[in-house]
Parts: sequence; C-alpha cells; structure tokens
Amino acid sequence: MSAVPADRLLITVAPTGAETTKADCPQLPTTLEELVATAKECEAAGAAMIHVHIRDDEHRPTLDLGRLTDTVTALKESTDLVVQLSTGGSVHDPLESRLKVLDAEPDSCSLTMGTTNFGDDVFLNPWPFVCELYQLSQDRGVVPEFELFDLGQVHALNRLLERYGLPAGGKVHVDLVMGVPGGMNGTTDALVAAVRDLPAATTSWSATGIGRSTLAVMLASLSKGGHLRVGMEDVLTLSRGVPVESNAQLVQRAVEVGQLAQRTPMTPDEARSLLGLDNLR
Ligand code: KMH
Ligand code: ZN
Repeated sequence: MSAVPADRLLITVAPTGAETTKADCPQLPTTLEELVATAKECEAAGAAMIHVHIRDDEHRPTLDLGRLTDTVTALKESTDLVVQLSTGGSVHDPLESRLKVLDAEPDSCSLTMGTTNFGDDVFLNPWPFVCELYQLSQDRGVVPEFELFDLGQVHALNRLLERYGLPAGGKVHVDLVMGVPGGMNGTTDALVAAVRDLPAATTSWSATGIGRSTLAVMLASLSKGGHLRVGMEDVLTLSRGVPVESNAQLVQRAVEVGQLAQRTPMTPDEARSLLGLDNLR
C-alpha cells in the first residue's frame, strides 16, 4: 500500500485498562462480549486500533494466555481493527507473565520504555526487561508501540533503537502517555519537549492525556501533527462531574476534534500500513 496521506488521523481506543474496577464503573468493558461489542462500536465511530487489557471472571486484571488468545481471535473475527495487547498489564503482574503476552500473537504490543512511579504504585520496566521484550517482539513479528511516560524514556528509546535496530515491520510508532501521577505532565510544553527529542527513526506518534489532561494533550497532539489515543483506560469523565458512558463516545469526540484540525480518521488498513504491519504479511 502507498504512504498514508498526511491528513489521516490514527485513533487508538484503550477501552478497559487495569486500574478501574467494574464496581466503580459498571460501563467499563470487562467481559469478552462487552469488549467485542465496544470494539465494534469504536471501529464504526472511527478507531483503527485497539489497545487491550483483559479481565477474569471476577473482572480483575489478568494475563491468562488462553483468555488473551481467545480475545485476539474474537477481535479479529468481529472487527478489522489492529489488535494491540498490553504488555504492561497491571502494576502487580510479574515480568515473566508480561513477556508471555506475545504468545497470544497480537498484531502489536505496548512496550514501555522505563520504570515509572504510577500513583502510589510502581510500574516496573527495568532496562534488561525492556531489551528482552523488544528482541522478542522482533523475533515474533509483533509491532511494538513504544509507550513513553516520561522524558527519560524518550532518551531510552533512542538508546534501544541504536542498540537493537528497527522493530518488526521497519516502522517506529510511539505513544506519549501523559499526566500519570509520577510521569510527565499532561501539558503542551511537555508534549513539545518529548516530540522534539523523539528518535529520528520515528515514523508516527500519538499521545494520550490521563484524566483531566485529556483535552489539553489531544489539542497539543493535533497541533503538532500527532495521532490520538482515547478510551476509558485513560479517562472516565467527559467534563467535571460528567461520566463517560461508552468508549465510542470518546472516539466520537476525538473524531470531531480531529475534524476541526482537518484530519480524517484512518482506516484499519491505513493503520496497518502506517505501523509496518503490511511488511510482515
Ligand atoms: N496498567 C499500567 C500499569 C501498558 O498497557 O502497556 C500499565 C499500562 C501500560 O497500562
Ligand atoms: Zn494499557
């Protein structure tokens, strides 16, 4: 496929995450049926990629390999979305289980470039683990999305690419995860600094702002020509005191804000081209 036109906007939906409980947020998609229904709605609304965390029968985060594999299969049968599995899991998941996520054969996996204070917890990503996961993704032909929570992780990504070369598929896609308590601020200034220092090999990048930073980061990303990640993993209110009812509502809002910036939502096929998945077929 030819190059994706510059006015196209990649919208990734992160519908569930690992932090919010079903009890606190009954509209959070935690069962496979709910996840598939959400994925279909979000695809219809304009999303091209889905970033997936799954839950067990008690709605608790899990990295159970059988469930992950069934989830990839179900999403591929029911949608055309690029399926990205989280290798971050929850802050309680052991590193070995996080490496095994790639056995579920997703199109893409998240790959966080360093350890981050995560609210009162620690999201552990020691350098040797980052290197092992990256090399595994290269061996398996899984396209990583480099998740950067902090400016130091921008530097770490430069170091990783210098040491191990390009990802499977040959493209470098980055997601700036901003506004996590312990990571970089969800501000235009922080976004500009992070984008300025991205590796020269970067071919695309998106950004998401956690909680109330969501709109500031969305506007900053669009104004710098970036892409967007939205979803209930990252934000649960539309405005102060107004709860999000569905992930599709957040995708719809991203489409509308993107339209103001004269950007058109990318199709899943265009996303595959953008991310280098075409080169792996
Ligand atoms: N749940 C966070 C601890 C990822 O998906 O790779 C990690 C996270 C990042 O959400
Ligand atoms: Zn995640």
